Amino acid sequence: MSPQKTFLLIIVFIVCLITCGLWLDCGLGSCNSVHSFIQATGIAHNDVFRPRVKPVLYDPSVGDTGVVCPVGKGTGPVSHLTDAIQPSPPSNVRWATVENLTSAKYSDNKICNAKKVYFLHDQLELLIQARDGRRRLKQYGGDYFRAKIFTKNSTFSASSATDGEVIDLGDGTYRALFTLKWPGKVNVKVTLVHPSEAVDAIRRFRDAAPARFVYRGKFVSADGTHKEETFCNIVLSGNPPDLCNFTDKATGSPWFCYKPKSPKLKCSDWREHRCDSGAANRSDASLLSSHDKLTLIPKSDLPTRIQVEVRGTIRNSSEQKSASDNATTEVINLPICTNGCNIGNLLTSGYYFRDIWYNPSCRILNFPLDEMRNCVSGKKLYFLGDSTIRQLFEFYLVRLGPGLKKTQSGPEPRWHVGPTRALDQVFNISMMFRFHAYPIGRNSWATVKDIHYIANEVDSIVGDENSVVVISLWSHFTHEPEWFFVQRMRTIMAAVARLRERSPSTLVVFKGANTREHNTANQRLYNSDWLARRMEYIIRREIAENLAFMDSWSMSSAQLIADNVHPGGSHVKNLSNQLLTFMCGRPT
Ligand SMILES: *[C@@H]1O[C@H](CO)[C@@H](O)[C@H](O)[C@H]1NC(C)=O
Ligand SMILES: *[C@@H]1O[C@H](CO)[C@@H](O)[C@H](O)[C@H]1NC(C)=O
Ligand SMILES: *[C@@H]1O[C@H](CO)[C@@H](O)[C@H](O)[C@H]1NC(C)=O
Ligand SMILES: *[C@@H]1O[C@H](CO)[C@@H](O)[C@H](O)[C@H]1NC(C)=O
Ligand SMILES: *[C@@H]1O[C@H](CO)[C@@H](O)[C@H](O)[C@H]1NC(C)=O
Ligand SMILES: *[C@@H]1O[C@H](CO)[C@@H](O)[C@H](O)[C@H]1NC(C)=O
Ligand SMILES: *[C@@H]1O[C@H](CO)[C@@H](O)[C@H](O)[C@H]1NC(C)=O
Ligand SMILES: CC(=O)N[C@H]1CO[C@H](CO)[C@@H](O)[C@@H]1O
Repeated sequence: MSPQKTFLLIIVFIVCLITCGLWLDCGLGSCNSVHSFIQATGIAHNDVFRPRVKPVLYDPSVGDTGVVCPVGKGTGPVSHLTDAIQPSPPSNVRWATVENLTSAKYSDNKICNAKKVYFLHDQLELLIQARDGRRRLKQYGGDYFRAKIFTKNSTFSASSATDGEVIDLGDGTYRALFTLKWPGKVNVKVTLVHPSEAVDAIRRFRDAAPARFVYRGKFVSADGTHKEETFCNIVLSGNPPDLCNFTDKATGSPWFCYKPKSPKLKCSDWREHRCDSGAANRSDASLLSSHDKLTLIPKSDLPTRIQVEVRGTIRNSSEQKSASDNATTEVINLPICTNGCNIGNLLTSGYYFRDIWYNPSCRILNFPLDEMRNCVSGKKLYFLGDSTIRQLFEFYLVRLGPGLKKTQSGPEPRWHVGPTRALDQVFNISMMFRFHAYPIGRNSWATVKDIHYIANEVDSIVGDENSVVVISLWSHFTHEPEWFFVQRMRTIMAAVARLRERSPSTLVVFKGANTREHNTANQRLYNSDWLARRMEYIIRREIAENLAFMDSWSMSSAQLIADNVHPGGSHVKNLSNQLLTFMCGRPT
């Protein structure tokens, strides 16, 4: 292992220690309603439950926090799809001071269907009341809340996000639904990702100009004596003679650069691409008022701590159910995840249980190293997209190394744009990673001839039962107009349809977006989870029904470690198990 890698590992370890420590502190402090705890025994987690689709009724009740639960408001759980098209927040919300912003500190939450004891597979209904910095009730919706349930102590952890998204009731109240999936003391955590005023600012900012980020193109004459940099983007002001039109012939994906001023340089001398986030910052400053900037506050958790007791035994479905076991409902064996049965738009969220991710609609198998190697042996894997899918590619390089070697084709690709290939001659494994083409939002130069659109790359794959194409793209599109991402997704889906027509046995797997850190105001503005969730919505809407899908969004939302654009912990390992289950879906 290189010194850099060792150093990185140590950093990751320290960050993990810090975040795990924080969680123990924040998660298991004093609680509002701790019922006596009944030890659940005999957990044999071979099975997962079936997703519930029935609508939920409200119990009318008023709790100690003063949150009033609505009666009969809303219907069943809302999936990512329907939630994402809700109209809130109201446009041009008028507010005066920071005290008008929704405050995590003063917002309340309470359980609406309060019971002494819950049983496995019961639904927990949470009501969130948004309040501002002076404890006043918010009168309008649009806040972006996320919520999860979890159990964590020194020997055990489990966690799950809401079933669907937190539902905006439009009047400053929000509803979150959870299916209880494991017995024990279950805690609730609600996070204010953005106050509605920030969502409004982010949305206006996104729509203010179609090309808000700054990209640069480098032109170099054939003999290397002339060089010039110009600006590039999906649209540029100016007329064709002043522009180089690099719109992709095959996909129609727009891309333009200003023509170099030097008469010695032609459009065809375009050699390198990079983004210039510093310049983007300066040019964008004018689009966002200092008033708007006040909204870009960090994600923060509501202080209210809720804990419920859940009874039941997670049983192996093959065991006989005893009469006293009514608490355990519908524990069934799910079919193994195959191409098509793991589509993301489910009403019940998956969950982590002892670090293993369970999908609610199908069974994911575990692949120890030998099984992993057997599974990918003889296969050709194409990882296409952004760094969140490169994470999986790199996971295999480490896990299957040193037999699986990176092969150098030409100069070392800059900062992992690819194409990066890896080959294992003994086990006959071939893998490659390639970035998704423009926009590429990194500040280092990348070689233009190495940058291929995913649709074109997919069109170049012959395909057979040994070919696997894994695609994920979203994070470099959050600061672009939505039409641009929709168009990109459609060109990819069309290429995937052509591939599956010429080779029905080729496996194509999509991975969705994931939550990320919001460390800086820039990240909140350009790469916010609210924007990423819009990308997720488009992905789920555009991918064909019968494609395999890996639900990174629910996985990262459920995780008990800090949000990260490259999720830590067991995220990637469990993605790998999903991919390998699609590839080699037989019990091990
Ligand atoms: C669950 O049932 C299956 C099939 O009968 C059996 O192979 C497995 O060992 C059982 N698992 C546990 C933990 O009891
Ligand atoms: C904003 O706060 C000010 C001062 O506290 C208050 O007068 C005003 O009504 C608030 N506006 C809204 C929309 O809540
Ligand atoms: C941790 O939680 C699990 C599940 O709720 C429980 O079985 C176990 O006894 C707990 N351990 C400790 C040390 O509290
Ligand atoms: C750029 O080229 C594409 C096709 O290559 C064409 O459809 C489009 O109209 C051109 N745009 C401009 C502004 O010249
Ligand atoms: C963007 O601008 C802010 C201040 O407006 C500054 O703090 C930040 O460092 C800038 N970021 C970049 C990448 O230049
Ligand atoms: C189990 O459920 C059945 C039918 O729902 C009910 O008749 C029976 O009383 C329940 N048994 C226990 C022990 O709760
Ligand atoms: C390697 O795997 C490919 C399928 O991906 C197969 O066509 C080829 O024959 C295999 N080569 C060897 C040496 O087994
Ligand atoms: C299903 C499965 O194998 N999940 C894996 C998730 O990641 C953890 C490691 O953190 C593994 O232990 C699990 O096996």
